[in-house]
Amino acid sequence: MSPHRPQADKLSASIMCSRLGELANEVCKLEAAGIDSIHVDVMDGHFVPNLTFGPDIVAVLRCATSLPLHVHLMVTDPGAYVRRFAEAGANSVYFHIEAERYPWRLAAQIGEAGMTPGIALNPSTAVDLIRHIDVPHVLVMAVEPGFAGQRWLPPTVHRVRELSQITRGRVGIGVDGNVSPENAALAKAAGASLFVCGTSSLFSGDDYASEVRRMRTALSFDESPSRHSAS
Ligand code: S6P
Ligand code: MG
Repeated sequence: MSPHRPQADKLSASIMCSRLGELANEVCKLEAAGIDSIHVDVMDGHFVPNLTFGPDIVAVLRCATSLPLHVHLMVTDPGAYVRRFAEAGANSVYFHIEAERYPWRLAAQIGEAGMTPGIALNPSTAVDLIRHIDVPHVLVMAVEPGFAGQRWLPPTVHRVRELSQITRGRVGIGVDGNVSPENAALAKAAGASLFVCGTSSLFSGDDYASEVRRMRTALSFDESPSRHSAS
């Protein structure tokens, strides 16, 4: 695995949770609020039972912000879309290991297209699966992919810790799904450094700057799992 790892905790805004009718304005507000990147959930109605965005929306976001754009591909054939997301201006692409037979090859293809590869893991996928794959980022799903507003699955903290032990600091670990300030603190204590913010944090109110502050305050403490419930 590569020695790359993000140094500081990063907050990524899940754009599907924003006001979609004002997309460009929303990213500007998120940027002003101090968000580190934009998380773009791409769903194809096959890998997950929902439909969202494609490369054209990423191109709209690219025109509106200089923040890194992270594409989370929840599609059955992730390799088919790499070139189009690169052309649209994405900075990194996460693909699901459950959807890809040749993860080494796809990670290389994403890198050759000028983007950073990452692997996403469904809640029931063994984290050990990525032990022998060289990617700089892994996204641990804390909910079944497909929808915002779901409940945090309790094994998530253990899974993040296990992944952290397996990769020993060589991989940036992100969490996605019901990442409330409390759950973010639990995940951070287990080894996560990237937090996808949706309806459970950033988009729970209108004041994005204050939600960002709330997340950063929660993350400035290394909470032990016994001090919080994981709801
Ligand atoms: C779920 C997707 C996520 C959601 C995020 C929403 O399939 O990958 O990125 O957008 O979970 O956040 P919340 O706080 O509503 O769960
Ligand atoms: Mg996502």
